[in-house]
Amino acid sequence: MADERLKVLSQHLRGAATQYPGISPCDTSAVAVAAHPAINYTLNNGVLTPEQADFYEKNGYLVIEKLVSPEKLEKYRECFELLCKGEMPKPPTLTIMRDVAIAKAEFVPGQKAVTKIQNFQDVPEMMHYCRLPELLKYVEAFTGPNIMAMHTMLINKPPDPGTKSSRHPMHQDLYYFPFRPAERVVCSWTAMEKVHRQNGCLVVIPGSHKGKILPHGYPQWEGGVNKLYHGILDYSPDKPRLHLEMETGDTVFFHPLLIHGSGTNRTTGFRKSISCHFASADCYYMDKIEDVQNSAESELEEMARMTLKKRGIDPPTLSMKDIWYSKARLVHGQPGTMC
Ligand SMILES: O=C(O)CCC(=O)C(=O)O
Repeated sequence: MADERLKVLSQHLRGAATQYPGISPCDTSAVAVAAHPAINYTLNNGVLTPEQADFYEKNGYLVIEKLVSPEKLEKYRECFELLCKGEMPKPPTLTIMRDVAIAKAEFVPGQKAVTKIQNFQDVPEMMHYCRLPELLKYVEAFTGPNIMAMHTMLINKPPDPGTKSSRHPMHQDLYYFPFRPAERVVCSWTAMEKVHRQNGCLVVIPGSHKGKILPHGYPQWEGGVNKLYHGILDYSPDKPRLHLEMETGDTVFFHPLLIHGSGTNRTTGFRKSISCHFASADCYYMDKIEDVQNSAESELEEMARMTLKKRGIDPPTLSMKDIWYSKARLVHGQPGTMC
């Protein structure tokens, strides 16, 4: 069973109004994850064509064109704007992140300084994205049928104020995650408008998903770095990189070890995308994270502690597992070890 402390903490982190009907914490000892004799990055369940599966196995990402309709993306955009303007109730679990260089200069409340909203698991209008059948159909090729939404974001890369702070340094998402196996975790990232080099599209290093977690930290950028934008230390820009230019609704699925980031937004408009990290409900939380993840844990802990303090709660300890357990939501299939 999930221990009592974890359940209580999780309830605090989740907030009062956040339980979904029919989804309750379940027995964490019940399901074991099958060991993978050889690493297979995709599941042979008939979703991907052999060419798509081969491409992902080799490169660690896969783009599916026009997967999400512009009408649905428009609804997420409207919801994002209402949240930014404070015209929609903001659940206590939602985090609004602001650009380090623009935040102080913004006088009018709105989206101008907002780089992203994180953890929208308690905003049903946005969680709609994580439950889209057309999206989950592909997610299932990586996670299997029992699917948890682990981490949700709407990224709003603002026009760069001249500091290059709109860049996102090259990193690996697994650095932040205390659950495994990595092969049963996948990110979906959907372009909410045309993304190209000028507005700071995603940049990936094909094949880098076959590596391990590399040491991360804040890059020494003159114009400042946004909160939690850790990058790979000693990153060598000589590695062959690929700019993923995409049309509205195009969606890239990528492995959590894939090295990726995004460039400066040199346009006058915002570059929006919506994304979710999914994991199999049959993944497991690690008892101990890898040493290389310690810097992520301390910063995530600090942020979660601040959220809890606002609610008058001061837990003696808070681990990566506590934090991620509280954010996880089942979006398809049966509950498993992750609930
Ligand atoms: O959308 C972007 O600019 C990059 C987002 C990203 O890589 C992340 O948040 O981990």
